[in-house]
Amino acid sequence: MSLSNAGTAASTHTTRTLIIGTGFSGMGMAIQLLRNKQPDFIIIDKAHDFGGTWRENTYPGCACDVPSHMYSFSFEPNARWTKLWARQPEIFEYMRAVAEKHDLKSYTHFGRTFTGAAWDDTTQRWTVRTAEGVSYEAQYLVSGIGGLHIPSVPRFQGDDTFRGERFHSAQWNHEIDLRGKRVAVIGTGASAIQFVPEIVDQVKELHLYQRTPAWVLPRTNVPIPGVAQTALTKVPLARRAVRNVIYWASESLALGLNGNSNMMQPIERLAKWNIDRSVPDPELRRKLTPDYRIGCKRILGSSTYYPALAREHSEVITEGIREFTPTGIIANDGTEREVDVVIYGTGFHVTDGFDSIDLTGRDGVKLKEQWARAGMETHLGITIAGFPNAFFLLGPNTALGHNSVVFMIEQQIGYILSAMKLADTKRGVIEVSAAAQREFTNEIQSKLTTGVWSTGGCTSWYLDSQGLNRTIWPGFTFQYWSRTRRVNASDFVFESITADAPREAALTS
Ligand code: N01
Repeated sequence: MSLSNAGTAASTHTTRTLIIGTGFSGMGMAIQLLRNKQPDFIIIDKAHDFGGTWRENTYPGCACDVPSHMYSFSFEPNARWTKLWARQPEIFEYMRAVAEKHDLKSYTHFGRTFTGAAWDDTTQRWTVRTAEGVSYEAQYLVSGIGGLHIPSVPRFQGDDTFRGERFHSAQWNHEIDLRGKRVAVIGTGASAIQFVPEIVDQVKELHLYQRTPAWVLPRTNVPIPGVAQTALTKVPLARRAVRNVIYWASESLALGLNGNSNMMQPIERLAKWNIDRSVPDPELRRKLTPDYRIGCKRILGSSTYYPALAREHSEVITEGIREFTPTGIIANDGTEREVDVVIYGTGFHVTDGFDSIDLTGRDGVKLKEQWARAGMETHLGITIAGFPNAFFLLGPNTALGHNSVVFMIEQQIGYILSAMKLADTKRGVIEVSAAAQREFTNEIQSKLTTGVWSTGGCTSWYLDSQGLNRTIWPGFTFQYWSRTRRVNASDFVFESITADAPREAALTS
């Protein structure tokens, strides 16, 4: 069903598949539904354009840290990437162009903020609610929400008394002119290392509050010359070869991340060299050198980050933040620095990202409570026992530290389509069995114990409050491809579709 009317407050729409989000996940799902001749779907998104995280993050220097020929849909290749690691405006434009090509706008209700969904055992449908009062009834629910969309802004004593400007990197305030300002940056993750070199020339003083240094490999973002772009346009085989080279080069890193720590040593030496060559001051070099194994946190790439910190007007503060004052920040050693602007490069709510979503499955069970009790357990990161006909793109333990998540999303979409087909064949509601979910969780958690994320001597946002890694897929992505190529019917229970049927009816394996 193609719907261009997003409805008015208090109206209800009915559809076969309701997709949440218009990032790579939601868009990819929608396009594949169209290709599989299942146009009865609606996408909802809180914003008014496509792009997900690539629409939201507009900070200076925002770019993909996976080469763009790999960080894009395999079925929508772009021979015209102008840089190896494209910047945000180019990725955003790519996504908008793909959406337009497939006329996704006709299927999308913008300005609809997902607040929760509940499974109704009687109607065997999901009821989806939005903040705007519009609701949806759907046979299938597909979450394309992603893991990095709720900015994490840590609270510090006195921060609300600060009279200057404060904003998070994912909510960059472009109204504020940083020229000549004293700027504090909190955090040294993937976002900060991209925007710090961009702003350093503008600001009067840069105070970088670092809790843990990151490992940063040298990286020069080479432009792809027009002639090469034309060649890639004319020779699709060459384009595929480029993608394959990037894929396999990235995959080789998984060997080291998953336990072969000897393999990480040369990479660590390269990152160390990146510091040494850019930072003459030994004290600053010491501050910037991590004491954990590379790969334990996300490996970053920049040849401009360290030189930015070595500048006269830059300072790296490692004492931690004690409190804010109306005019600045006091570090734990008592030193007060007056600043005009504070920028939080402090990341996102990841393992607690679902806490704000009210998802209710069978028998009124809330996902948040189920996960608080048993941990973020899923099957393949895609399905959850007790939540029939619901699918999660980039769910727990399917993010990567070494390759493109768009690859993972595409495998998940194929799997979801097969699962829907299987449910249709059986004329049933599909739900992963608790046993299959347990087995998968045990396997994943056991593999993760030998990975560098657990053994490398750091803490990271990959870990939940119990210290368990609920974020990363441990292994090669082709192993995930192999696991998701087919849907194993014995992993699921099927309930016959009978209007108003009690849920006990006809449970089959
Ligand atoms: O966030 P982060 P990010 N006091 O969580 C520090 C993706 N991404 O926005 O390490 C002081 O990595 C925290 O310190 P510590 C990518 O997946 C992709 O930079 O916890 N400091 C850390 O230094 C990435 O991994 C691209 O000790 C505090 C920083 O804030 C993810 O987004 C580009 C603090 C947060 O780093 C997140 O990256 C950009 C506190 N209370 C981002 N709390 C691509 O190119 C946190 N910190 C695809």
